Amino acid sequence: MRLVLASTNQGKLREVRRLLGSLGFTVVSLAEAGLDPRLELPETGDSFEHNALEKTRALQEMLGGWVLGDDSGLEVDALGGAPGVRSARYAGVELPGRERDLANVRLLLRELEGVEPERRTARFVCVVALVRPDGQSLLARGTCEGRIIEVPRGESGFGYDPVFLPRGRRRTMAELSMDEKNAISHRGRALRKLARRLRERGWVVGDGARPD
Ligand code: ITT
Repeated sequence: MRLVLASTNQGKLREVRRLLGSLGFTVVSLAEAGLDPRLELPETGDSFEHNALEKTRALQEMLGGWVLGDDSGLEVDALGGAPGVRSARYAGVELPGRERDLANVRLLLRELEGVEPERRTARFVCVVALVRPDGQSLLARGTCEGRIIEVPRGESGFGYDPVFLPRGRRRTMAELSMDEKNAISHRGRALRKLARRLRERGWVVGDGARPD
């Protein structure tokens, strides 16, 4: 089944491709679908569910077919759940990419200065939305618990991965391989849940799909 991914984030694209590739889906980027890879999709809500569905539906209405989107972020307990749905634009840098990620991590570490290790608990949250050709949709949420360390470590992944230590692990999310990250991450969990729901509802038969 061919799915267009409603995302401008190359890190997400790589992970979703690997995760869904092994489940029999072909994931197509915005550029491969003939669109500007920096296309601004609407995200106006204050919940991951609202935003995931909003951006995915907006693209599906433009393109038709099957579209998948992901709204995700980091909730830090000592900051009352911030940056939350504002994780991408936390430091105010507009364009996606490494510069934005570095600015966000810098601001997060500044906000947590002086907060002792046991109070630096946090979780990644991911809500994936799937909209099919007739407009029906499915959502699934995944989370990954951990804490924020003081000095970034690791080069893989994206976003806040270098400062996120998953619970019970010694390596940060950015020190894990993509497969190791996908096995425990919020995005991996959400996508595996979505795939289960798809099969339960009979939206996917074998490696193909039927619309009802
Ligand atoms: P799209 O909306 O185009 O998909 P985006 O990066 O703006 O791209 P979001 O609005 O969902 O996506 O914001 C997610 C942000 O949360 C992302 O930019 C990271 O800062 C952070 N984040 C989400 N998942 C993450 C992960 O697996 N590792 C590290 N940081 C993550």
